[in-house]
Amino acid sequence: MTNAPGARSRRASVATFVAAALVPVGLDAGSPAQADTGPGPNGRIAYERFVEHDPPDGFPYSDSDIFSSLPAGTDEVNLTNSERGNEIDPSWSPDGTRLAFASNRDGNYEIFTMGEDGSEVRQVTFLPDGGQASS
Ligand SMILES: [Ca+2]
Repeated sequence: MTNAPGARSRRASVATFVAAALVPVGLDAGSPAQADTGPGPNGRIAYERFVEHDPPDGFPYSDSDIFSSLPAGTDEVNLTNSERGNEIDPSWSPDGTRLAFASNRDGNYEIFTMGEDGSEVRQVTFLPDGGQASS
């Protein structure tokens, strides 16, 4: 990682751009979502919700994952299915092929993108622990 002048402001600019895309729209009454976005061009909505985990060798806990489903709530798919990390605030790309979301899977919240099926996860921001997106 570079410490060149402007690197932090470029990261902040990317985070600001992606964060602006994370504003949820179109809350659907009756949806299983706690917060959702969509439907995107692919006709699916995306949302976060808590998932209960009860590992056989540990204590039960819950965290949030990103799901997608048809607008009626059918055909639900857990796109992130990550343990010990919250995935929140999904937002479709304009062409509906990718989702941006925030996750603290590595300790602090960062911005990620993934394919509409949860594949090809890419980390967009790399903030220091406790870092802020604003300058
Ligand atoms: Ca999770």
